[in-house]
Amino acid sequence: MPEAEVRFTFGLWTVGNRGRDPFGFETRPSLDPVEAVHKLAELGAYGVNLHDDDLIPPGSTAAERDSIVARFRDALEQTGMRVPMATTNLFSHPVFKEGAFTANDPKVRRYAVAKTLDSIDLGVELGASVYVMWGGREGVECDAAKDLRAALDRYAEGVNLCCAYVRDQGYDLRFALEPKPNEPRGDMLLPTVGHALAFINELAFPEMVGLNPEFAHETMSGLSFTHAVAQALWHDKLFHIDLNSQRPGKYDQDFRFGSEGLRDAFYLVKLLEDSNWPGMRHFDAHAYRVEDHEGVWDFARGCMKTYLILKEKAARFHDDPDIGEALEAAKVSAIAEPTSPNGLGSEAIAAIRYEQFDLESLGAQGYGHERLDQLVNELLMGVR
Ligand code: GLT
Ligand code: MN
Ligand code: MN
Repeated sequence: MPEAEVRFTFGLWTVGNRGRDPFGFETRPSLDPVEAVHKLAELGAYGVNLHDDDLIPPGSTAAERDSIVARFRDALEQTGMRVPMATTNLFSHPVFKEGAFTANDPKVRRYAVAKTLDSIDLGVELGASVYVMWGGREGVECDAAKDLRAALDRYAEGVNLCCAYVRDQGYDLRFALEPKPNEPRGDMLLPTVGHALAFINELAFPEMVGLNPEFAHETMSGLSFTHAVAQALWHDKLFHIDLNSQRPGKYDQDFRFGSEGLRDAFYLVKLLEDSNWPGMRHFDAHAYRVEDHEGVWDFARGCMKTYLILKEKAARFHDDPDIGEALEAAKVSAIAEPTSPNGLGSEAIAAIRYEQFDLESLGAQGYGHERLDQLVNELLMGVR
């Protein structure tokens, strides 16, 4: 049973994933969201997150919506489960095939905004305080068909409209943009954490918008997820996180956390724990297509267990005397020392220029990374 202080969440669409892929049909029957809530509570999760359509089938009447929500809320109350994050499905319906907030057709864009506002109401009704925006269809294959700079104007406008609505309603809700380089579009807008961070600065309410980086998506770009998360933290923009795993150079795998890139997963957990990041540890992953329902719960248990084991490893990292010695040899703590102890003034800058540097000895020093790296591997392999 996971420790109470680590708050694990799963999307309804993750444990509810039916194993469909571009080449094959569903391999698992659909999962009732109420059953997902009960089962995840039993496994020790803190909550579930959802798209509007995960809970309320598109085309439901207002009365149907209300009764579905009431039944779902009962399950939350019975189990003590929360809904910390909500999001909108702006990618499945054919209306969004050319984009949602960045579709060329203004009517489609306005429908995307209207659907998002309804979904924001639902999320807030269920207690969500973070709203994820993954622009699944915001992109293009035929570059001739999209004015990319105008598309970014429209993207910002869509986010601004949602922020303005949340302010008008007085909701306590922040937005988290989720970057992805490609899939399902040939190329997608806001492809990486860096692009999204820069985009936020151009918005009308930048303080309301942060990031929901995903392990698989940054890895698809060949970038280090841990570095991306560290920079999001540095900007105070890590509003949410999508944990899963991914091999570089492949389709968006969304595998069980830690199933690939275990060492990268370790450095990520260490970063989140060392920084005391207060957010939810959310899994945006799904079971292998070969699994049945039982395998889905093995998958969910595995995500949480791996996180907790890596958290424990991060604590051992700090306690291990050999690692401590190696960190000292690598001068790890010296990075906290300012380069210019006397600030940015002209005297401080002059002092740097007149300092004597013994290049011979500075260039000759070793940093012991081979030893340190091996020690971390030994820690992860369970021999220390
Ligand atoms: C979809 C996508 C994920 C996003 C979800 C939020 S939905 O499964 O692959 O990366 O986080 O819209
Ligand atoms: Mn995701
Ligand atoms: Mn993904």
